[in-house]
Amino acid sequence: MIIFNKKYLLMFISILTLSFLLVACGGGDSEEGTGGTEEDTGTEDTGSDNTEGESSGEAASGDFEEAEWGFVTEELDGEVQYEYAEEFANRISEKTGGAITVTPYEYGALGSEVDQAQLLQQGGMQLAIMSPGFTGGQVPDGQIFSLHYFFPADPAQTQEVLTNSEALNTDLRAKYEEHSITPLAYWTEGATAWTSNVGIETPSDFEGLNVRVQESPLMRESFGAYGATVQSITWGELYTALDRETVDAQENPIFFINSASFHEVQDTLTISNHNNYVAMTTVNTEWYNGLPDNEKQLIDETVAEMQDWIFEEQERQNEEGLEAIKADTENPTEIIELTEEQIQAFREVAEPVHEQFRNGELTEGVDPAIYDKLKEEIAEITGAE
Ligand code: 6CS
Repeated sequence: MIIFNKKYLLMFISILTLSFLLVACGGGDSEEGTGGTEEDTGTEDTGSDNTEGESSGEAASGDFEEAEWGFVTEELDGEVQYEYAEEFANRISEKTGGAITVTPYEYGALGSEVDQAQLLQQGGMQLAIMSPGFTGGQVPDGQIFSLHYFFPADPAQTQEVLTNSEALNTDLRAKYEEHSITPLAYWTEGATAWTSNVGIETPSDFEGLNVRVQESPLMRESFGAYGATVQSITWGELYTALDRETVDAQENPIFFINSASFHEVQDTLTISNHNNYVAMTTVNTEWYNGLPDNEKQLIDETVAEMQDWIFEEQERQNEEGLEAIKADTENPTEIIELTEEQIQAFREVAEPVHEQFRNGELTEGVDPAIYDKLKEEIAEITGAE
């Protein structure tokens, strides 16, 4: 059972009741999903091979059949993922003259992040924002986002890689599609920071700490390299786990540390620049492939337009989140910003993990070609050797 802090408990109960009603009406049938007319639930394959976003930038055209699409997120109303789903819903409604309604769902309404991923995979939900960490066991290559000091430290450069990378948008996408997940876009929710009670400044500060991670087996190795142990739990249990000290540390973008109040139960926050949190805009593959061309085009162009919008949204929320944490004098949090020298010490421990991951030494089924191509694409953007 998911345990929330008091702030979320009432909201959770009401959402839970509502969502079980909705899922009972629309979910559970892998062909039909939560909504949509017969015409747009995958019965009509137009033969269009529109899987690589060729349509972005062009206006969607044609009349739209009435339909309702469900869009589940891993966050609450007001947080970055939910704001994305709401903005996407507004744009779809506007472009289709109200014919297509997109219904966003908050985290918790439909279970844990892992449950939500399964719901999308089974066709019980048409769209989902997914953090790759929760399907790390199924799609080993998707764990690449958990490597420390692999992507550029600068969120803007990371967003550029995420938006334009062929390794991600073609090759990794194909790996997810084997599991009925089509990532239409990857984007960042901002730089990931560490929180703890010890004040993490050197790799050895992690020794003996139990760090909360998502389901990605690689996260064990990334933190294990510093001497930490890890525990996978859903974020809804994390506040209590930190408070009770069954978990000692965690990582998240700053806006989320603030909105989930993790700083209330942690003494320090380390700005480590070890990676940027990545989220994926995903659709159920069979549902998407069965859509008429104009609906696919509508989705593709809207997702493409959203890349800049969501970058600015996360930037605003992360800046405000940091200010809110600093201003929370009832729950003082020491902010530690690592120096270049301190970051170098972490890099020296983290970088050998990159090649071990690439060579399949840490987790089976990794395609080294994706790693190699992505590494080259990153170097082109950062100008590194
Ligand atoms: O830590 C987590 O698991 C959650 N963090 C964010 C920023 N979004 C959703 C995710 O489940």
